[in-house]
Amino acid sequence: MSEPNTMPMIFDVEKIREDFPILKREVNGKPLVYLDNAATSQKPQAVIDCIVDYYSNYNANIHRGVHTLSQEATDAYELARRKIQNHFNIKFAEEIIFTSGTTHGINIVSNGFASILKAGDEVLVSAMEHHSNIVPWQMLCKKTGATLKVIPMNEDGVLILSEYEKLLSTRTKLVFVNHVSNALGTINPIQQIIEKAHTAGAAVLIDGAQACSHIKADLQELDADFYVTSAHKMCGPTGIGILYGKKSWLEQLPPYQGGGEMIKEVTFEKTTYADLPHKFEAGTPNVAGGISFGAAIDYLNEIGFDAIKAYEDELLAYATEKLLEIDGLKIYGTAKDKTSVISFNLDGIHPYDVGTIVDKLGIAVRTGHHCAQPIMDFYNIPGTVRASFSFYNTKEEVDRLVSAVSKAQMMLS
Ligand code: C6P
Repeated sequence: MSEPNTMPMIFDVEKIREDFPILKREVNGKPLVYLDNAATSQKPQAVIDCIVDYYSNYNANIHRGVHTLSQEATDAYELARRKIQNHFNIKFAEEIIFTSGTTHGINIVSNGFASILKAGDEVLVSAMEHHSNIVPWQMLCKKTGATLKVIPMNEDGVLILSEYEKLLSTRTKLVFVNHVSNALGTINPIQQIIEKAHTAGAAVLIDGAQACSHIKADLQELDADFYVTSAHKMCGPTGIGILYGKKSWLEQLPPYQGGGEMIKEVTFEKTTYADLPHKFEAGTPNVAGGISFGAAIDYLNEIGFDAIKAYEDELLAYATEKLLEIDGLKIYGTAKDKTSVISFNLDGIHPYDVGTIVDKLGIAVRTGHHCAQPIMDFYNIPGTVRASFSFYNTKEEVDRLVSAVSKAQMMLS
């Protein structure tokens, strides 16, 4: 779907908030302020209705039955795949593998590379990855004897590209980097990272879990070999996501799981595998999840990613300025290019304590290491308080956060 670009955008956040039933609820007697969008986004009524409609009217297993319900469900599921194809500008629909989420997608690729990598090969990971984009590769290195090397970052939470270039060599077989850091909000220069990796002959996997709700990635333009993401970060349901892989790679990698639907023919002597994407989609999939992922993509595109980014940038600037007015508050992740995520700590106060007090005031933030322990080690801190904003948040909610954090500071000092 194309972005509206001729008229100035009127971003009616109050109207948008009406689409999200959960935003009407109270927590601890206070109106909910939901600022944990990086963990999972809230769901608009259109997505909730889509799930209810599927289970109420055409629930069936897909790709299997000739009966009407099965055909309706199959058509809706495959239509969702095409919506995802259009959204990410993917060349072939069969390059989209439905997964249970980002973690699953990364594991399909890391498992597949076990038959490709060998001792002496190197793989590069960035210093600001989520554990999902570290642990599967460590497991792969253990299996194959390949070496994992780390692309360092600076104090602002920005990758040091000159160091990245030094790490690249003919031994480098794979590079995996997130599009956006979940703990810092840094938007990584993935186009440059991909180009440099390709020049060295390495393939690249981009973890798009944190980017997908803020940025519309054009996968043909980026030329990534693999791109993974989760629907639940972009207003869709949990338990569904995609692995995009270039056809040439997906044809080369072995299947991840064996079972129904991923075969052409089975005998006790031998099995031949189905064509893409089914080779990687064993078993009954999350049908409702896939279909409603499509509904979430429709919903976001109706608002428009340009409008979403512009509004969220404004919220980020406002929240950054207001939070920094609190004495002793330090923000981690100060890249120029970042999404609406603010990780911070109050001097001498544990993030968990701040999170607990602001929750009593109806505000949901995440505290801890955010499944990115190496980042916390880099800053020598146990964790942070993370406020992550979405397009349905408001400046009034930012004000409530700032006042709650100030209150927590008074109570805990
Ligand atoms: N980050 C957060 O609070 P799954 O759980 O498979 O949908 O996504 C894993 C994942 C992978 N990469 C990045 C960059 C992520 O942010 C996440 C999920 C959540 O930051 C939950 S830990």
